[in-house]
Amino acid sequence: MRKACTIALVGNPNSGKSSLFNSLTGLNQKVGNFPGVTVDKKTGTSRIADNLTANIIDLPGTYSLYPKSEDERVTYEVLLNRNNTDRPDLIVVIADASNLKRNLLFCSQIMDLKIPVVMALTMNDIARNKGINIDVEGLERAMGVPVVAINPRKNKGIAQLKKMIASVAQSNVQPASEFIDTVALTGPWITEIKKLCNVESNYAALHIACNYLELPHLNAAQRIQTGALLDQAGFNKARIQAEEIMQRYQRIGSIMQQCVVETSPLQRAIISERIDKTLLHPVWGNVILLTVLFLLFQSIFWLAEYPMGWVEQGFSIVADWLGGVLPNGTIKDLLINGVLAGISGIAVFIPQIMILFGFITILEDSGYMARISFLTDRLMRSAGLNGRSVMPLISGMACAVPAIMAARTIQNRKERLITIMVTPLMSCSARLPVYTILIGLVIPDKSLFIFNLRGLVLMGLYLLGFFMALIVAKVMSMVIKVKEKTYFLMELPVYRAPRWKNVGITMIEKAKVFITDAGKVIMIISILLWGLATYGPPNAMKAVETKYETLKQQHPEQAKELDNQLQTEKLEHSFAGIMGHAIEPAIRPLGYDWKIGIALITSFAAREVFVGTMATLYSVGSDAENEDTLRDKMRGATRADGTPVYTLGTGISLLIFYVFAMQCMSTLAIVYRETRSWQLPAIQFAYMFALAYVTALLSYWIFS
Ligand SMILES: Nc1nc2c(ncn2[C@@H]2O[C@H](COP(=O)(O)OP(=O)(O)OP(=O)(O)O)[C@@H](O)[C@H]2O)c(=O)[nH]1
Ligand SMILES: [Mg+2]
Repeated sequence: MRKACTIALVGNPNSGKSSLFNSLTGLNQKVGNFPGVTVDKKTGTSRIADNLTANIIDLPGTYSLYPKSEDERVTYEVLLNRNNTDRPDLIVVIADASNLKRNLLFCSQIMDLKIPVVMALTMNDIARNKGINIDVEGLERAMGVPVVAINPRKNKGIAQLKKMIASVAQSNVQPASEFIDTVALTGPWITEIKKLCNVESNYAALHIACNYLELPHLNAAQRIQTGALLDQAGFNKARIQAEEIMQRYQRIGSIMQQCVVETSPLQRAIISERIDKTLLHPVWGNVILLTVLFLLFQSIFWLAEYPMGWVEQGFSIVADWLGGVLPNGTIKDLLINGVLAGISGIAVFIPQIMILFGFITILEDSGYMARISFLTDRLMRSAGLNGRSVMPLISGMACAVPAIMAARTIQNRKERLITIMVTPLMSCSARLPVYTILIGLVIPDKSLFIFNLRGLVLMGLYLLGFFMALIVAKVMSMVIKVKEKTYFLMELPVYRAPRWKNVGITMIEKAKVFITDAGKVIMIISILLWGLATYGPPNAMKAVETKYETLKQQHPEQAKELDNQLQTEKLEHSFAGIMGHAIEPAIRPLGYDWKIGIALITSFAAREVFVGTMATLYSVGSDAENEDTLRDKMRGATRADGTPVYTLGTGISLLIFYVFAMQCMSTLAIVYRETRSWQLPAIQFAYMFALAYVTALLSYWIFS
């Protein structure tokens, strides 16, 4: 065997594949306590033995080798498409010991593909608590493949597993015999398909018989001949698949009898069920759910308050220091008012983003996220979705891109498309900075009973996005006519203590991604914007300067004030000012001025740019020694007639606009990739923009 081989990790959802992948590769692939965390394949390398390095592929979980959803199809492709670049030389089947019977079904299907297999038993601790004792050696003999008990969560048994993998890889042994007799199941014609399509096993040939029209590695001749052979044999796909599963379960049943002893479960095993009695209670369950969400939003304000202050102070110290050491001139202006202003405007929000992601990770890791799906299934159903849509919607609070990919686990195509279409209405972390700064400007810092009013408004915005998602979904489900039966099936995982290290890593990782991704865009846009806001058509700029020079000569006592006015007027006549004024007629009805107009344009690509833009615009427009924070500057902003820009009406109208508008290139790109259609992202962009405009208009009327 080659020195570098490819090893695929496969198994039922939530069985610990990604945890094992992380143990083997040292990477940080996302792990969570609900089925369907991994929806795409991910590769890493691992040193299995001194002379063996392997490419490890983590795959989405599947219940059986007959795929029902997009994520299962990814795994099916890797295992059955001969031309797939990731086709494994060896498969590690991860089997959940606490659900052995169902896990063995999938394992037995994999064995029959005639690729070398090692079986890794996870969740042995949970099985023991449930009173399940497994005779590992007996299981190994009965199944005819090597079996190793591991705990990837605690990094136990990994060395032994590696040893086993190395020995199987070196000897390249395949499972000794077929788990069920495929020829007896189908008839001798299956061997002809095997030869015709050049696959290793009769069982792979059966999969070709079932899916020959879709499998991309077959050529036209192979397809036609396969079709002819199947016609001749009178092949009935549904009957043979049912028969296959039955035969497998029959043999698995007797293996279970030989190798598994069930005693009475320990007290601990029933804990999950007890907790669920309360958490899934029709009344209390929902009360608790609302409380959890409520605490989340309050804590985003409470907990982040001090760290946000530190970040603000840190940046103002840096700006002061730079202001002192740099010589006056264009470079200094660019650095302080362009780059630094843009970056500090956004860096302030890192504590809030970290808290949000920390919370979501705890929900996922503990197993509560799956309960949220269960609790909201009825609500989802009334909107034409199903419980499975909740996971994408809730992950949408972090970021719509992975959330839209998570919709792959939804089997029903119509429900999946609608989920994709409405997920960006959920308020993502990029909106958080915009919300926070505007709420800080127009909502008073008061308490309502014991609750922070700003926290309540923030929660209101998130709820607004969520309910609008449901309404839009309902409308779409009435428009799109597809008759396909839908049901909600989801295994509820056992509760687990969140791994705090995982929570910490996720928070730091997300902060890093936020700084680098948003930072890059904001840096470029800030520099560009600084240029556009500093320079303008030479004649116009010159005219402004001459005007103020004469004014200053006439009224020398008002020099300082005139200087400020000069800055403002220059900004208005700059290129950025011209752009802002150009779109002003369209946005004036919403209560926005031209500076907000510029921010709307720049934040089209990514919402968080709004804050950076504001920071740059208000820095350029003021004199350089001004040390106020962005919020103070915005609070002091006035219109031509002297009234403040950020009134309640304007603030609310802007907030609502940001709740609904689709201002994210990455989301549009991922929708295109997931649906392979340009129309859908276009429709999505249009309907969200229309919604944003109309609702912002209405709220401006109402609140001013
Ligand atoms: N108690 C216990 N928990 C485990 C064990 N292995 C993994 N876990 C936990 O099981 C949960 C699921 O782990 P993942 O690695 O995300 O599972 P997966 O198979 O990749 O799941 P999908 O990607 O959804 O198919 C996580 O909460 C892990 O911490 C184990 O041996 N014992
Ligand atoms: Mg996974």
